[in-house]
Amino acid sequence: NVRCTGESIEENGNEFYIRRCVEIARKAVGHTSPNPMVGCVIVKDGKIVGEGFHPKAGQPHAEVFALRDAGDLAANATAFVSLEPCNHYGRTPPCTEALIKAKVKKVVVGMVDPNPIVASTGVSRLRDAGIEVITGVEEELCRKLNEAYIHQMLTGKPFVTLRYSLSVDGDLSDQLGAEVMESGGYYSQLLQEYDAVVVSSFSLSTKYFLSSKEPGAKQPLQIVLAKSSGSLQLPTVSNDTSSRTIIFSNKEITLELEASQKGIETVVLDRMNLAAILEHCKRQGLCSVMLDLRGTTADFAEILQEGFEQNLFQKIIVEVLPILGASNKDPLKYMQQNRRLRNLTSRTLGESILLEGYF
Ligand code: AOF
Ligand code: ZN
Repeated sequence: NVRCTGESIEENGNEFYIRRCVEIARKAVGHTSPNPMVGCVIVKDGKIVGEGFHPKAGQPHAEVFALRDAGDLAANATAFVSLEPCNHYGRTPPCTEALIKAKVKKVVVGMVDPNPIVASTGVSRLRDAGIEVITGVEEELCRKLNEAYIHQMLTGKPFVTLRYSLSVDGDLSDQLGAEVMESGGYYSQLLQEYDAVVVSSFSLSTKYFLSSKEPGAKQPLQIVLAKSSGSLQLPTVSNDTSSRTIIFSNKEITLELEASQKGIETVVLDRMNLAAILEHCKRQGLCSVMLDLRGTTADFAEILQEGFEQNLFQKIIVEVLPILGASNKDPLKYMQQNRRLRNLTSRTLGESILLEGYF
């Protein structure tokens, strides 16, 4: 059980152990929603004597697993937790009581819990019990870990990321970079982080879903926008029930019957709009949504306008591809289409991204 690090907490620094909490919390990426990802380590004489993370909503919290792992060694030890220990009876009992009962001497907290039911009462309960508590260690890292959870807690709305790929000449592209789309790679991992992904046609994302055979794989809900029926080829639903799909369409296209025959849920809106899609996600308890501009991007035009006008996006992820001439757009319209560049490198300078590549 005892894993060696430095000689003492002072030597390693509180930050070291909170970073470890974040690292183990991420083992449950994609699985904890609507709960946050949380990691906990129990440290005695500089050594980690117990570790745990929250695996899934409904299951015990990180602190419970870490205390179990530490056993009797938890007495007089320091507990590090990436999120303030809860102090309420939810699906599970309060972690504050578990820490008090285990007789830990000190608790180091990455960030306080934005959940109004917790909101610093975890910290005060521990202090009232005579336990020393420090908060705000590696706070930025802890906040980034749960950016979607925090946003959802504070606003009651899903966290929305807008993602797209650009050619070097600045046009939207359907493509993903070779390394980005490697099986199980960056794009698969990105999909894993979101509760839902919005795309404009089928198979754009499903083929990148981590295979459900891979340990820890989770498929986001796939939301397909069907504004123009031409772009939509209904797939036969696989018997892999873990990849769910919903089609959002507007009144003009009638694919409901065909879709329902294939077992795909459809929602028909008077007018295609992002607010309605997000409301649907919210009602289903989905906390994070990625809008991926691939496929028939014209289908996204209104949604994008609405998203920007109403501030519905929280995050943007842009990939610049090593490709020149993805479109006919002026002033580069005479450029050879879809020309692949070599050795494209990028670096940031301040907040600008500088690209260099070769014909
Ligand atoms: C912790 N440690 O590992 C997590 C916490 O329904 P429950 O019992 O799972 O409670 C969910 C709430 O508990 C969640 O909204 C958040 O405020 C907190 N999550 N707290 O001490 C954990 N996952
Ligand atoms: Zn808890």
